[in-house]
Amino acid sequence: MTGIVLKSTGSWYRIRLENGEEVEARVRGKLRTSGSRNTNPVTVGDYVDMDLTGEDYAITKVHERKNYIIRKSTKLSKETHIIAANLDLAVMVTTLKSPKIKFGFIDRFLVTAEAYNVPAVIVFNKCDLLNDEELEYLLTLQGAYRDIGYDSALISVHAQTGLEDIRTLLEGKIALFSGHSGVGKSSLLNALNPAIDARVTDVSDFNEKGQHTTTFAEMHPLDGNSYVIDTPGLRSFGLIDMEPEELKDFFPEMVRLSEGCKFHNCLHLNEPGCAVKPAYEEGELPWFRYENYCYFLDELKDMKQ
Ligand SMILES: Nc1nc2c(ncn2[C@@H]2O[C@H](COP(=O)(O)OP(=O)(O)OP(=O)(O)O)[C@@H](O)[C@H]2O)c(=O)[nH]1
Ligand SMILES: [Mg+2]
Ligand SMILES: [Zn+2]
Repeated sequence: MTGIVLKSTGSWYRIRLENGEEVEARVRGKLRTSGSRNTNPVTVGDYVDMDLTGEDYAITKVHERKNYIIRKSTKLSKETHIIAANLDLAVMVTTLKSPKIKFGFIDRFLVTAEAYNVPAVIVFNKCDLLNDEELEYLLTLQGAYRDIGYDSALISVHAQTGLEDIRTLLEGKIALFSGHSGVGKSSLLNALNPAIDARVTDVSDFNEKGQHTTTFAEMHPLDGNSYVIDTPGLRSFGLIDMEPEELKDFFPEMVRLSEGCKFHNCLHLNEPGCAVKPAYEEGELPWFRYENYCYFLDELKDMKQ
């Protein structure tokens, strides 16, 4: 019997069977110890095989993952925790105001999604709080990201605007909602499907670090063929472990231009014959992407020291 993991608490899992029925299952001890350095052998989004003994479902096998995203375990830094697997889409939910999100966060997220090979989109929520000038700014930003190849949507859960765009983006997919605490991930889920009834915390109760109302990654069926995984708000989004030389590969607009660089391993800093840096200098590509690239690159180099 096969199903998809909707929720994991560490000791049991909620599984949706192919017929739509939901059951609880445990893991056989054998599976738990199978070699990897991940703290969790089964994760949300996994397809699993199960045995049924009496009324007890036991997970016997995890199918190979198409992709997965990980986070370093908080306590054991060498170990990693898989947040979710088999994603079709990573959705960055962010806001310009309330909370104000550091701008570089979007690109950090996009780099990570590229590294995991998961298509990413950006959702700007709480547009009801913005004045014309701020909306204009977001439209410019949206255009810049569209040119690179990232879809985005300007929405307001409270004003119920832009929600149809989100439905279109999510249609037929398993999508991960990510973003800071308080940006409205759970609110958006509830707006898309009130039956989900995810817990929402009033933003006025948020402290600086955020409330973290959602504490477990959990997958919610939106309709027959779309799923959304709600995750706890991320306080920061560390770049995943990669070699500094790899970073450039996760900026699609740089990859396209780098065909014109003299050296195939050009880092687009000050190498002779670089085709990327001049393009930024001449304003042919968004400056903030290049600056974030340089900033992230320094960060990765520091990490390696
Ligand atoms: N003004 C405004 N407030 C919103 C909007 N969407 C959500 N909120 C409010 O933002 C606050 C936080 O919403 P949540 O849905 O709990 O945020 P979250 O991203 O799930 O937060 P965590 O679970 O902590 O990661 C609540 O007070 C919501 O009512 C919106 O479109 N406009
Ligand atoms: Mg939430
Ligand atoms: Zn170059």
